[in-house]
Amino acid sequence: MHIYFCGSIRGGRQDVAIYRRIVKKLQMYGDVLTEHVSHADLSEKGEDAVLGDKAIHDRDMEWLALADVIVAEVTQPSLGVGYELGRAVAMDKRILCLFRTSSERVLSAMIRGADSQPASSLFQVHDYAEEDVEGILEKYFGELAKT
Ligand code: 6K6
Repeated sequence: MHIYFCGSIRGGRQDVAIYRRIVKKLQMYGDVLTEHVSHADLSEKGEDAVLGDKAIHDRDMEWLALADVIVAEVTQPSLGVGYELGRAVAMDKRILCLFRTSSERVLSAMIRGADSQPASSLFQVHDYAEEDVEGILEKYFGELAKT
């Protein structure tokens, strides 16, 4: 299974430790195409970025098209993550968004409102506490294996 993980880069790297934790767990279920999003040495400014913006965009869109599942950590707002989610919806992809309730933020209505409720729907938003993140992924991928 190909998994595309989305997390903020230029939107701010405050949550990189939780991205790392999510990616480690996702690697139990498949190939995480965007593992670099969880690397602590990938900075907001990207002095270390080897590709230009167009190459990054085009490569990421190819990976998105290839992905079976998209998992996005959406607590730290990011234009890039919002864009990836919109493009993934247009491709009819299966999407799980994770939002940390301990943050003082309110999730965008365009993300929360895209969840059409039935637990089996393609677009799901789950609120979570950091300590429960592995359990939420186990449940999600367990259900997916039954479909
Ligand atoms: C590092 C720092 C600045 O630029 C870089 C290298 N950039 C990227 N490399 C790979 N994927 C990227 C890069 N910039 C954005 N993305 C994609 O958009 C990732 O898949 C993330 O999920 C999302 C983050 O978007 P922003 O708007 O927070 O950067």
